[in-house]
Amino acid sequence: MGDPGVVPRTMTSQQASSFRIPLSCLTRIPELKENPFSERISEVFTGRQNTGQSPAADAGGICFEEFLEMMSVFSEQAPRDLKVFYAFKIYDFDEDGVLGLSDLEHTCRQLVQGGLNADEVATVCKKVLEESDIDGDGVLSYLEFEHVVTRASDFMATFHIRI
Ligand SMILES: [Ca+2]
Ligand SMILES: [Ca+2]
Repeated sequence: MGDPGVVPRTMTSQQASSFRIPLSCLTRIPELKENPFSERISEVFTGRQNTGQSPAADAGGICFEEFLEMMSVFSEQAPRDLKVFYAFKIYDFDEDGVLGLSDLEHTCRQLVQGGLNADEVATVCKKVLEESDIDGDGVLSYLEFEHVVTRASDFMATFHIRI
């Protein structure tokens, strides 16, 4: 007991519901390891961003329920709407409920992994924003984002995880 990362052989239902999988285990899942958003994904699914990043919550890992939710979002059978909903949360790095230029640039940098320089990233993101910002308020709302991803071929691939 007390050995981090080892699931006890027997657990009461209460122990099972409070059991937390260390975040380090998540990054060992091959599909997640290769996903450029793996860190951000674990943040979103553990709800850590809502707790003000307290060190205790940070060390707490992900509970089994959150883990199942995460895996169901990434499963092949997950409805597209669910994937889009979580993608929006994941891409909304500053968590203000809309995707601004800085969120898009952050997302773009993760996706291209150094394949574009800063100027190119900025240009691409401005273009995406220009084309997709239907109401012209300078940010993408959830509906505008939904519109973008229905046209983006990479999107479903990013959110497609086999377990
Ligand atoms: Ca935002
Ligand atoms: Ca808008």
